[in-house]
Amino acid sequence: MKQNIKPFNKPIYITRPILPDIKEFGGKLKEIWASQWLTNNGHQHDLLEKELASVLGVKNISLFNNGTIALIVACQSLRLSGEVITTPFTFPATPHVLTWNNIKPVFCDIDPITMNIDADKIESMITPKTTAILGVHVFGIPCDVDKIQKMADRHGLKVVYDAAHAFGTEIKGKGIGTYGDLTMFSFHATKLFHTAEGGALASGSSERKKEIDFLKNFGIKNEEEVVMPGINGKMNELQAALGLLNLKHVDAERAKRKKIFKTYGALLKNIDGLTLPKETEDVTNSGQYYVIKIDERKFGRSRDQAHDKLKEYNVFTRKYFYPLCSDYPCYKNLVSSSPASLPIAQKISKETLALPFYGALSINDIERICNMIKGLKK
Ligand code: T4K
Repeated sequence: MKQNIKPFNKPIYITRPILPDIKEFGGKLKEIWASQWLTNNGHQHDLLEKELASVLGVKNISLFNNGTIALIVACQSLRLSGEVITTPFTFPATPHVLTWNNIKPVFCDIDPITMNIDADKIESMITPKTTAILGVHVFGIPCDVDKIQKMADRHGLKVVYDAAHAFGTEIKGKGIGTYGDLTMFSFHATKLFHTAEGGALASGSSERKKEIDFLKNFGIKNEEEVVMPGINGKMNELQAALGLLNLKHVDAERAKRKKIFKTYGALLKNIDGLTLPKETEDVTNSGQYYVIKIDERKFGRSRDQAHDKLKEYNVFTRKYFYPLCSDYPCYKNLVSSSPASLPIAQKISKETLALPFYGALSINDIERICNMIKGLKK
């Protein structure tokens, strides 16, 4: 089989953005040009904010220019300080927003199945300096939200979620943005729903939203009052217009990804050494990533070898999330970064591989990718 594998003649990436018809976008641009209103709570922004609150099933949402600034503002709004317990198995933005707020990230090991912060290991890491838990719904899989909330309540801690991968994730039909004190979404171009760059904060309280809206606009309340030290986190009208049009395509894109998910599952099942993502009854999948785990001892090739080999076939998989954040030079000297205290995260970060996963891939493309993977097995 190995000899017959032909590389793709164009690069296959892990994702490609959905895009509206360019003429439709042109129509939106004409509206924006006519209004001469380009940012600062424009019409498109307000429309998108309303639509997203309903799509995500959250009470309040504030739009941002990207998810990272949204998370920085979340920390400001909740007055987080001291130490915040988080996961090392995430994108750099998660611990960096803590550092940008002068907060020490405390890395907690992860659950081997969900790959999210292990709720059973958080409590022993709480110190008098701890002010919050920052969970990440990695690859759109929910953290153990109930356990985390109970523990936070017991210790008087805030709970913030990074739901960058979890647009549309629901637990028993309840939007993921309804858990914790604040939830951040990313609308970066690599996300299923995107505004090129963009993000949001969801909150349960309208008072909190009011403050967040000040914080993302320099703290300006009106022409003569600046009520807090804010930042510029505003989403502009072009981003919002793109978002409004993209929203119409989200369901169709998710349906295509569901089919791809099933095809990968059928073609890669029962291969010794591969662990595939599973869907559970209670959780609606965000459709953001398709991440497999490769056990080198059983598969005969390491994750890194698979990644490099697939590149030769023009398939550009990603090692999300390697290296662990706790191994970055800026964090590796923290006590909580010691590899010995993060055994599961250390192991998993060397095993995960994000495969191409977007609606424009044909079933034939997926079959070819699966044959390439099967051909790697020793
Ligand atoms: N928290 C978590 C857990 C996150 O994953 C992220 C972002 C954040 C926070 C921060 O949210 P934002 O501030 O970004 O809103 C990408 C994204 O840039 C990043 O947003 C995302 N997570 C992360 C998981 O993925 P890279 O460095 O892997 O992206 P890049 O440029 O290599 O893109 C991946 C593939 O996507 C490319 O090989 C091709 C395709 N692509 C990419 C872009 C930008 C396109 O087809 N078109 C495009 O425009 O970080």
